[in-house]
Amino acid sequence: MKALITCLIAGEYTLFDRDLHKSLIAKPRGVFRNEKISPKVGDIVEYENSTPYAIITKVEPRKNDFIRPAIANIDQALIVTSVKEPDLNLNLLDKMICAFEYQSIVPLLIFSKIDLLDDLAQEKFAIVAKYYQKIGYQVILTTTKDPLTINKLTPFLKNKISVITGQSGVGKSSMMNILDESLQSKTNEISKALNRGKHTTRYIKLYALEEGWVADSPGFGMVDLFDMDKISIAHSFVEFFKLSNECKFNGCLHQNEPSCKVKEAVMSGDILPSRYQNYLQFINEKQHQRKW
Ligand SMILES: Nc1nc2c(ncn2[C@@H]2O[C@H](COP(=O)(O)OP(=O)(O)OP(=O)(O)O)[C@@H](O)[C@H]2O)c(=O)[nH]1
Ligand SMILES: [Mg+2]
Ligand SMILES: [Zn+2]
Repeated sequence: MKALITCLIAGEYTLFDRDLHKSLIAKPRGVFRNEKISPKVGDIVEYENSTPYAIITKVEPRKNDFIRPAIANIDQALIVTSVKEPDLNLNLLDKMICAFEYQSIVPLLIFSKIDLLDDLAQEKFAIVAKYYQKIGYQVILTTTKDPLTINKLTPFLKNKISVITGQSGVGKSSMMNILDESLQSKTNEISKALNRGKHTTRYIKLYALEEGWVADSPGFGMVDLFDMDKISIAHSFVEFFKLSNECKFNGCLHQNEPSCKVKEAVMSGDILPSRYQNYLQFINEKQHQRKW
């Protein structure tokens, strides 16, 4: 029988069997430990019924695989960036976009807490939001003060495994709770079970929404661009990549190369300055990164 792993807490897996439409608790077959396969949330697995636990016997090949947080087979990432409290962090946003693009996951960008912007700040922020739209990303502005702004997400979640990610405190859990009111109590129950005082989300779990699965994950905030080489970083900045075939040099990294279209676009204001600065920073970090 096949099922989706929806949760892993303290070595116990929760599986959801779509055919039987029910959840069950399982443990992996002992031999997995030797083979270095550890089933993770998002995996499709084969299992056998048994007591007290069902036994996971096989893990299907993954279409993508993340280590921090440990989740597989993501269809979609929702990157949440607050416009304030914590301050708008475009560096982290660009880093996360880069990491997802590298895994061929086109992220959807959510800017949260827009109620906290005054008029002047709103004007400045509008330039940023428009820019990310211009380069092709779906951009959604939300505030918990107006649940309709959050319910705009529902159609995007249909029939997909999505992960909501972003820095601590940007409002991910608040958003999930609005998307499905019944989640609120569930989230609290688990926090109690884990005996955590704080509200901060520390485990990874797929929640069933009306017609899809969503994981609320703190982890992607810590992304490094570990296994990416410089050219992969360059390709993950989608608007740079589009221009790069007009750069004079093949494999141009848009640093000091002559006749670079990306640098020209930065000069003319077609590229958002923070995008280029963040790009250069990521590339430079690579230059100094020790080879493992
Ligand atoms: N003003 C305002 N506050 C918000 C909004 N969304 C969330 N908050 C507040 O921001 C704080 C953090 O929200 P959470 O939903 O816990 O943030 P989180 O992203 O889940 O944080 P972690 O679980 O630590 O990763 C809470 O005090 C929320 O009430 C919003 O749209 N506007
Ligand atoms: Mg949370
Ligand atoms: Zn170039």
